[in-house]
Amino acid sequence: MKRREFIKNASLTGVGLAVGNSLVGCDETKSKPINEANKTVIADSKRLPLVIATWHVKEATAKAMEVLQAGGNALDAVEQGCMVEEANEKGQSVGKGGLPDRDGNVTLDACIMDKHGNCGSVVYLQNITHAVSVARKVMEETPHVMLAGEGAKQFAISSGFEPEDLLTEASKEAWEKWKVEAKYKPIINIENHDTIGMLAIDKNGDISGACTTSGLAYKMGGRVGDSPIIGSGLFVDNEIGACVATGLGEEVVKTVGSFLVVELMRQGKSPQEACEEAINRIVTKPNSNFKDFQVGYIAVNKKGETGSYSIHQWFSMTKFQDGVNEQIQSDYYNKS
Ligand code: SD4
Repeated sequence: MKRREFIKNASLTGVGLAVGNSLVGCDETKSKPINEANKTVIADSKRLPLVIATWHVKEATAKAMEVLQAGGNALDAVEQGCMVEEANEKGQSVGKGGLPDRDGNVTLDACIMDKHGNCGSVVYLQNITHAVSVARKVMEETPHVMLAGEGAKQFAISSGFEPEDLLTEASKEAWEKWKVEAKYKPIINIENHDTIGMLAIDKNGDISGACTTSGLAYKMGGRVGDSPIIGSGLFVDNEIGACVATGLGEEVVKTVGSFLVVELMRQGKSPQEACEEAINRIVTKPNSNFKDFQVGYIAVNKKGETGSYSIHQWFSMTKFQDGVNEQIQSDYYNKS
């Protein structure tokens, strides 16, 4: 059943009525954005479309821009942009060729969110390269937001995705080397991630986002990170802006990072200020061991302004705007 049909049916059975009643009962002024200016100022349409992504992924942003220039919407752009990295076997943090968990299984997390606030996600998905596309199907073709594990895989196969072995020779070799010492704690390589989070604004000024990853290398079996968790790894509010995260997912989840960034923008902060504040929330926690891990955020607001910030050096954002596809080094917190 299509999502729209499900909602229609739900309202006939009374679910919609309950939602309607609760809306009637609420104080309308309280649900308005604190800073109305942020809501109403739209990006200079001459500078649209715009794409940003985590890390150095120019081929992915180029693909997304191609979709946007051809008149595609932001949702198509972020999906197709992310698919480039998923198919890239050299990228060992995403899709095919992703590094496995400690038992040798490649498990993928991904999500996607559109201009209406609809979202879909898959967690612990195995044997399907294009996790972001499965997430989109969850959003568009099921009444759910999130599917996990075997259920997600069966849904993907029944939707026409071909199952395949995602563990490449290179990733298998790296895993076998890791097994020699098999350190319990996954080591975060703070300089060379390629988990991809992407945000786009199309010619109409509408925003969408997506995120896809194989998660931490050599994680425990069953581990799920921030990337498929709406509000943590990704959040889009088409009236305000969007944010996507990368790095140690556990720390992002604990602060609901991407939702936090969007809410800070709603209160009037620029994307840069909002990313900095969200990183501050992590590093200023009592007993934070932030020296041992990386987190990075990128964000865009409705005006088309962008920002990025991380805990440590070497996080970067790829940005494609005004015909320029460039890698921009992020400012960072830990300068000691
Ligand atoms: C996770 N946030 O699974 C992901 C990993 C990541 O670049 O972003 N790596 O925790």
